[in-house]
Amino acid sequence: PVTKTSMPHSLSFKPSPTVPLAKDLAEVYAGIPDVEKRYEAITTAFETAYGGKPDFYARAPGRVNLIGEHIDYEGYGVLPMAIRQDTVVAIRRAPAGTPAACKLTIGNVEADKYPTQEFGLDPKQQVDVAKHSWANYFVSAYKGAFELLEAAKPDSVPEPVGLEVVVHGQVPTGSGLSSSAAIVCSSMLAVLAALGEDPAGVDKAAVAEAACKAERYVGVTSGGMDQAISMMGQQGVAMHVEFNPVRGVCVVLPAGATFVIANSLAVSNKAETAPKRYNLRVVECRLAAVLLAMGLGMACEEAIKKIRTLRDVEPLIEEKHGARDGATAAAAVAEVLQESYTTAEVEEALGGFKLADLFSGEPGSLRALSVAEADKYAFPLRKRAVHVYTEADRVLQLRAVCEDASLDGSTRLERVGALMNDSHASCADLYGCSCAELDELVGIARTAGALGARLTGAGWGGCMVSLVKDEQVDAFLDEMRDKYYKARIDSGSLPEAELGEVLFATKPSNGAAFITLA
Ligand code: NG1
Ligand code: MG
Repeated sequence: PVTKTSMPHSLSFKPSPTVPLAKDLAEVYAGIPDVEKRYEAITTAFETAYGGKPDFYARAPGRVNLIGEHIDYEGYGVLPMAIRQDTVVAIRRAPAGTPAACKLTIGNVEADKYPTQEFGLDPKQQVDVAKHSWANYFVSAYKGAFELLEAAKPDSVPEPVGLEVVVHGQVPTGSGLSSSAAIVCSSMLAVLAALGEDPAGVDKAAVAEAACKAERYVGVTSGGMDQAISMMGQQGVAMHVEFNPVRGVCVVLPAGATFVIANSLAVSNKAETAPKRYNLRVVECRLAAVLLAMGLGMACEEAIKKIRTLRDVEPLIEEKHGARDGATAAAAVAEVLQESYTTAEVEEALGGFKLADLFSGEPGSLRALSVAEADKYAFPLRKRAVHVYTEADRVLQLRAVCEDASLDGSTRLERVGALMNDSHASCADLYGCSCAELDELVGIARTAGALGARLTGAGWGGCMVSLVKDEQVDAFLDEMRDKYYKARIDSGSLPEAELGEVLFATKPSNGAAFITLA
């Protein structure tokens, strides 16, 4: 077992490759109270709905990203950790010959908030993005499970079968803690087991890749961080997650301080407002990458064909400037890209090539473009690219600080805090993904003694993560409560009993697992 204190700071290591199959809830949920009761409640809800017990349970957690925001889809590594809050999916194959055998029935323990939905069995069915429903995430995972099996063993893909499902989620939605990855990963594991896959042999990284692709069916052209950490997270350690192919190295966090999560209570709903925000950023990075490559000497046609991400431009940066670190890349950007571009200006720079053609076949991006066009929006490509390159560097720096045995404890903590602060500034000023509430929260956290504080996840609302010395955590929580939440409690917008769900200290927790109850 991995404990924070027994680990020297120079050590990083890889997580095990397969999803653990836990018979004992305590193995997965070390130290978390009332887990048995929760699984009993899920089982009771299942029996009430379907008249029998589930065949399998799968669980996958949310995550908090410590550093590396909006760079996973540009191919750069990030540094998240899994949190204790998770989603559990209980599943069984519907009894043969019953009407349930011809459909997917997706229920939820919180049935009044998340009503039961039914879907057909076709693994190729479309997810109805226009009709946003909580159960769309299950359908995405269902499709993704078949895609994974088709790729892994094209000759023996199982026939679709009717499935009966009950979901229970604890990760707050729209908060940047990745409730979406928690439900997609747990659903995909549950479906794989129900289709006959041996849980003990399921490869974590393969599920993480498939879940990342699958989640795009709900309309967000996201990177792979959330699914990767939800699958591969490990108790006691954060993880440096890298992509293409997805892989992770566990990173021991500095001793003596704790990460505190605080929800701004501004809801960040990416699936519904994605075109204006998230998908638009993905589009902007692609445009910045293509124009930068051209500015560094690549022919237009070649750049359009070959350059997908800012990372793809690195070799050209190195060729011209002799290095490819964040500062060098940022300088190259400043030299080549103008501050912002209208659609017409980008198309002119691309020699008349139409943006709609550049993104044809990518519905999420096309919607983002049409919103930009309607708003007469100018793409601020220089800022976006500088954020990505410098943020990618901060991830490597934070990992290096954690692993540098020559640093004393308090220097290490100060450096981690400073990197988090720089990341927030870059997200707010260059990437435009903060909001007034998050900026206020970050300001309060710093006055309350945080070593560092930043938005986490996609932004535009949702949560902040701050690093606080262990001995100051209680006082810090009190001050956050007084300065941010008290007014909301007094006005009735935040029920006092829910304070613990929006403001809490957190430790790195385990990633996804199959659970077999005793
Ligand atoms: P959240 O905050 O969980 O919605 C999103 C993306 C990540 C990453 C971050 C920003 C999804 C599923 N996840 O996370 O891949 O790009 O934003 O760093 O959209
Ligand atoms: Mg999400």
